[in-house]
Amino acid sequence: MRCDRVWARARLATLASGRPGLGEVEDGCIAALDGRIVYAGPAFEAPVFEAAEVIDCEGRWITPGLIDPHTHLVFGGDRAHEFELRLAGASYEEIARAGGGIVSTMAATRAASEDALVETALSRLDALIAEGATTVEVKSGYGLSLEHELKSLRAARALARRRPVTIRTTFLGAHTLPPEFAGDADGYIALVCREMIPSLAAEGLADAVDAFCEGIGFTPAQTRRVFETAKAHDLPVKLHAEQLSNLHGAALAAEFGALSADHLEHLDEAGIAAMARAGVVATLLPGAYYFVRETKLPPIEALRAAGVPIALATDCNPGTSPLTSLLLTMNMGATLFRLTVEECLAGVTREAARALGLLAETGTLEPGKRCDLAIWDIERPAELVYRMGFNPLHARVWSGL
Ligand code: DI6
Ligand code: FE
Repeated sequence: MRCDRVWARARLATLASGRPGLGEVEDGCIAALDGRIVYAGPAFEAPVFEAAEVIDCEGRWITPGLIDPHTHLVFGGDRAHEFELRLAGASYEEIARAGGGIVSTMAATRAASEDALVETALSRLDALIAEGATTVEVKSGYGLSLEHELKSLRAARALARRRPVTIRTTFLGAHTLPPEFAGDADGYIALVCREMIPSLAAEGLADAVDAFCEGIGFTPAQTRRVFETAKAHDLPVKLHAEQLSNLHGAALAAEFGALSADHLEHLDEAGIAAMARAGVVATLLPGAYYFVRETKLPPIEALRAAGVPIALATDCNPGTSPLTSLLLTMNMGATLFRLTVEECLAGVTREAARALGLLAETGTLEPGKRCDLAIWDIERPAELVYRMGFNPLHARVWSGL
């Protein structure tokens, strides 16, 4: 078999669907041609390779490249001072009233040039890449005007030209109400639907559309308008749902065939059933749960029982999850949410790919997929979930290189 590169003498966690556990292969190898996997499996079953390069992995573990399916990586400024105020006892509302909170990030994002947004996002992206990430979703949502939402999405697209990584962009214009629309959320949603979505769709700037359906965000009726407009432009949808209260956003997302519903601490049985029927992925965000010191757990056992696929993401954002580590996200998924090692690893690979509509492209080690690999200096896969603040990445491969 002709190929460009072979990774030999490796232990594989293929995560292939339909295989038990992690799809482990003790003595395995992977071959790539033109950036695609052409073989991944046991060495003894492998064809004879005619390879330009053979890499001896010396028994290291290879997993699919990690995938972060929910981030707000592009934003201006930071909120470290607000964190200090909160430590000193100030509430989120007090900080917001004093001009802080999400609106302060909006102001800093509007003030930043596209280049400046790219540079600050790159520092966060590099942290994810350093731990083996090969695909990262990036949302807008801190511009909150036509000009600044388009600028944020262009900055997100630019990241893929600056680093060897796949970037999926999501338009989150319906994140929060900008001050100029105070008291007129319907007016702002009309702007989102009549101007923002058509403009970004025309420029091909977004791969999906998201909204924050919440008491402090937008109502289900407003979210529905955003989803209808997205559908009219052939854009898949996803939703920040049931984070702080239960507005039945997950069921609404399911009605629109959403890729995922995210957060879900307050999700109920009807929402779970709707997600299961529609094949909506539950993207859980343990970093946000941890950082805001939430105590209500997402209904993990019921999600499992219903067969809803579970993905994990950093939710990297300056307000509620300043987290740029998928390894720590997995550890939090296990310690805080009681997910198994297998669920955590699947959550940042196969199920994360599913949550982005990319399962045919990446997320498992299977022939035909893009050759996105993370090669680890570990003795067993559980180490990736178990250790904290430790990065055993040996090498990362994106698109075969
Ligand atoms: N959910 C959240 O918790 C954040 N956004 C969202 O959709 C808050 C983001 C921020 O405070 O900057
Ligand atoms: Fe989020």
